[in-house]
Formats: sequence, structure tokens, C-alpha cells
Amino acid sequence: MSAGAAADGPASPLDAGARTAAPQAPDNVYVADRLDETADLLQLQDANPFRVRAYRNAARTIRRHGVPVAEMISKGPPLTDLPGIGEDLAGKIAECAMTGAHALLRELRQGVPPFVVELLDIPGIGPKRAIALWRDLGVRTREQLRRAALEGRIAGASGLGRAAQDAVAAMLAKAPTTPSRVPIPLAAPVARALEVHLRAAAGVEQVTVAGSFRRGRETVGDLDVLATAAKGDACIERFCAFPDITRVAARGDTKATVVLRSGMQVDLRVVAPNAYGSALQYFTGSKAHSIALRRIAQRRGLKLNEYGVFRDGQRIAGETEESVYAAIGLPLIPPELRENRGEIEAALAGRLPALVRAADLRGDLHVHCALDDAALAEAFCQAAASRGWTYLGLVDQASRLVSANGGEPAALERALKRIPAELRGVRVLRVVECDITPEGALALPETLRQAADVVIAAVHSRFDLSRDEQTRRTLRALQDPALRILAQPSRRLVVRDAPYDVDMGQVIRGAAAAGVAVEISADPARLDIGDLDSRLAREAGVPVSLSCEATSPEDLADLNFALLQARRGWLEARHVLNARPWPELVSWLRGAARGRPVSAPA
Ligand code: DGT
Ligand code: CA
Ligand code: CA
Repeated sequence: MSAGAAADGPASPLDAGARTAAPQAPDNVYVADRLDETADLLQLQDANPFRVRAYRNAARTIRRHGVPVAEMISKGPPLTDLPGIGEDLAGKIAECAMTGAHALLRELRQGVPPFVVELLDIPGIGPKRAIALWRDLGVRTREQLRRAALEGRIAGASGLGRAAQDAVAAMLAKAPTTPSRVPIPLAAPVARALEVHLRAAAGVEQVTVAGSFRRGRETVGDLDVLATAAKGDACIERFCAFPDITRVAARGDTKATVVLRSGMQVDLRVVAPNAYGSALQYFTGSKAHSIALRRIAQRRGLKLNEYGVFRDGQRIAGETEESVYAAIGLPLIPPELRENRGEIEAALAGRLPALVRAADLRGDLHVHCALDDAALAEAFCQAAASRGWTYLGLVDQASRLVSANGGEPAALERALKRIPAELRGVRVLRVVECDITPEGALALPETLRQAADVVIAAVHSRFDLSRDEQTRRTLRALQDPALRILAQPSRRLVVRDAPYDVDMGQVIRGAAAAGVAVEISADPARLDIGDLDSRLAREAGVPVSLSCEATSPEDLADLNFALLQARRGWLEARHVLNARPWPELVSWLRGAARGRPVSAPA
């Protein structure tokens, strides 16, 4: 592999690219890595080999030099005293030491598909082979790499061969396939930035990110931006100038497709303002929903497309989404439900759920706050109060550690007891999060069991158990009377392919029988449980707790992502535990014949 990713350098050249500023005082290894990265990128772009070697040699010199570059710059001797380092290189080294990179490096990073640079990270793939993969086999994405390996094209290519094929195969087998889908919490800031960027274009009226993003799917394949303008050109122009773009894949008068540096694709459609509703309906999808909708329209003698609703060639609706649904004889169906999972039938029957809204929430029962951090607890409660919330469940991560390691719970118990029952007008619940042992017991010391208002449990270990064992383990834990909320029931990571295997149908039924709630976590990597399991919970009568596992008050905004999954699961306010008013929450937490009653007054 290239020297650029030396053992003590950044783990990946991409990491280096993502770095916005140098660490406090970039050390010589860091600077040397940047020089090697420059050499890698020059090599990838077919630069003069002597130029490449100059950077490699300089990297080696700096890496071994005993005096920090920063010190040389401030106190001397001059960098040009070092062998092989002339004025030009000295300038770039100084720039790296001061700003984390140099101008040429920044420019070079733009010219190479990020994934090609990432190829250098594969043990056994140096610049020559990365170039061959890119230039000769056309590999620009992980998927293309996977296909090339699968079809044996790497082994057959000159400059690559069997060894390269094996290296790639080993890497693909080891790493989870990079998700081509992006978790919605990570796509959201990009969507927001695009909206702001486009609104500044001349003549643009509305800008909405439609598609799976608007439906709140936990992951999005790409972003579909819809804009209205009388003429599309200024909007297209502005769109193609979005700073994060690496490639404009297609560009027409009313639509364009670009690829962002992250690899995410964005489609733009510009439509006339009077077709906004029908276009929004069309581009929000899902395709299955729209096809079913069109069928109903046809039955009523109507034609529905992205330009409007038509009867006998006459346009009868299209300006707003509401008008489109109304013309077909339906109430507006919330985007989160548009998956053709029964929402059209429900709408026809006048039985659409009144989906839970942000304003229905009254607290979060799973916020991470060290119990001895009074200032943080106060800041959390302040933030909760400003949202109009009336309660907050504070979880000290120490409770998990005590639970996992069987440590000394006395200090934690004392801390739990010190937490005031109310802070800034917000009721504080003392929440203990504990592990579920492989045998299905709660790893919960008796003192904590007594001191906690709420016990949340989750599986944090032994994900390798069989589906049966994993299910039995969870069902057994549900029997513990102290348990009130089951967190991460499927322990899935949306960014990975496979969750651990557990029979969620059985778990939900077990939770219903035991009177335990399940959680939807807004943790970006997790979003566990998802929409379908939420719907199962609703059907089984299991209350769902929406939490964002915040570690700082700013994180509370992420609760929205749990809310989206809840809405996709057809949940109404009455199905959501933390939408209950305080007295109702307390009486539920007490539960008949369950663990210790909470200390707070009802
Ligand atoms: P994604 O990107 O995979 O997360 O999912 P979507 O739903 O955003 O799908 P995408 O980006 O392929 O298309 C955006 C929307 O455009 C989709 O939700 C509905 C609409 N659309 C795309 N293709 C068709 C089609 O063939 N028929 C209909 N009726 N609508 C379509
Ligand atoms: Ca999409
Ligand atoms: Ca799309």
C-alpha cells in the first residue's frame, strides 16, 4: 500500500480529506502523510514520476527528522536546509503545518473520485493498481469494484492480476459493503443546505426535497429536489454550482442530476408553480403508492400524472397536493404513510391515523447525562422546558458500566439519590440502563433496582447467539418486573446489512404480555426499532418510547428522526409513551404488580 497511509497516519486518505484543520500542532508524521498523499494523488493523475518522487522523498525526510517542522518554521533552521527540500516544497510543508493541507493538495483531491483514493487503503493496492482499476476497469464506486471482482475482471487485467483480485476480494469480504443508502439523519443536513442554496436562485419560489426523504424513510438512496419557477435555467445553474458537487451527471432545461463528494446523488426537477402539487405528489412517491393512487383515479375516470389531475383532457387539480388528493376523492395522505401499505384503503374508508406530531411529545425518557454533572442536567432540563416538555429521563452511562462489569454500584446509587425530582420546572426521572445477560437476566444490582425510577434494558453483547437463543433471551428479560422499556430490540444498525437475528414478532408479543414498552432510538446509526416493527407494536398494544439518546441538549432536535419512524409505523399520540401527560406516565411506570413504584407524586 502507499506510504501515505502509514500505520501512524490517518486511517484512510479520506479521513485526511475530511479533516478541515490540522491538529493542534501537526507533527512531522502528519505533514509527511500529507506529502505522501500528494504523491499518491499526483500518481493517480499520471504526473511526472520525478515530481512524484520528490514528494515521496520529502515525506521520508520529514517523517524521520527529529525536529518538529513547526519548530523549524518558527525558530529555524530553514526547511530548505533539509536534503531534497527546495523553496517550493518548503512552502507547501509550511502550509501543511499551518493549515493542515496545501493548495495543490486541496486541488488534487478534487480531481479524483473519492472512492479511487480510498482504493489506496486496500492492502496490496498501490497507486498503479488503483489507476488500473479506475482507468482500465472504470471503477469509481464500491459497487463497480464489487462487480469487477465478482466477474473476475481484476484477475484478467494487465497491471492487476490474481494478487490484486485476491486483495480486493479479501477487502470486500471483510468490510461491510458501504451502504449505497444514507441514513436519513445524515442526509438531512445536506437536504437543508440544498434547500437554502436553491432558494437564492432568481425566480425560484418553492423548494422541497421530495422522494424517500420526504417520506421519512430511515435511509435514502438519493435526494429528489423539487423546485418551482416559471423558467428553469437560473435554478439549474444555481443547482449545478452547489459547493459539494463532484460531478454533474446530467443537465437539461428543467432537470439535472449531480453527485456530491460523499457519493450521494441528487436529482433536481423544476416545474411551473401551478403544477407544484401534482409534481410534489409524483416525486414524493413511493412509486407503489402512486401507482395504486393512479388506479383509483382511473376508476373514477381521471388521469393523474406529474402535471396534474385531468378529466377528459381538462386539468382539474395540481396546484397543491391537497387538491390532487381531493380531486381523486381522498384526504391528504401524510408522506410517511405513502408506501402502499394500506394507507389508500384507510383514506378511502376515512380511517387514516392521526399521526403523532412533535407537539404531542412531553419529554424524552432516555437522555445520557452523568448524574454528577449538575450543570449538564440543568442544561438538559432547560432545553426540555423550552420545548414545552414536562419530564426528562436521565440515564448515567455509569449505570450500564456497573451493570456490565458488576462494578461497585454504591456511588451510582448515591448519585441517583442526589438527583432532584424536579429541575427548571421539569420532572426528572432517574433512569438506569442495564444489560441483558446472555441468559436473559437483567444485570441489575439490587441497590440500583431500588434507586431507579425507570429501568431500560438492552442486549449489548453476544450478538452471535442463534435467532432462537436471542429471542428466548429477550423474552426472559421481559419477565423481570423491574423492566419498563426495552431498548434496541433488534439491535440493528441501519448502515449495516444484517441486524442480529431475533424474532421481533415474538419479542413484541412478549412485551405486550409483560407490559413493557419498546423504544425507537433516533441514534443515526440505529433507528431501532424501525417503521414496520413500530407498526407491530401498535397492533400488539405495546407503548413506544421515542428517544434520541442525546448526550447534549442540542441533540434533542434529533428526536424528530424517531418521530418520523413512529409516524411511518402509523403511531398516534396515544401509542407513544412519552406523549403521555406526567400523571399518566407515572401510573403506567408503576404498572400493576410491577417493580418498585416511582418516587414522584402522581
Ligand atoms: P430512494 O431514492 O431509493 O430512497 O427512493 P425514492 O422513493 O426517493 O425513489 P427515487 O429517487 O427513485 O424516485 C423519487 C420518486 O419519483 C419516487 O418516490 C416516485 C417517483 N418515481 C420514480 N420513478 C417512478 C415511476 O416509474 N413511476 C411513478 N409513478 N413514480 C416514479
Ligand atoms: Ca430518492
Ligand atoms: Ca431519484
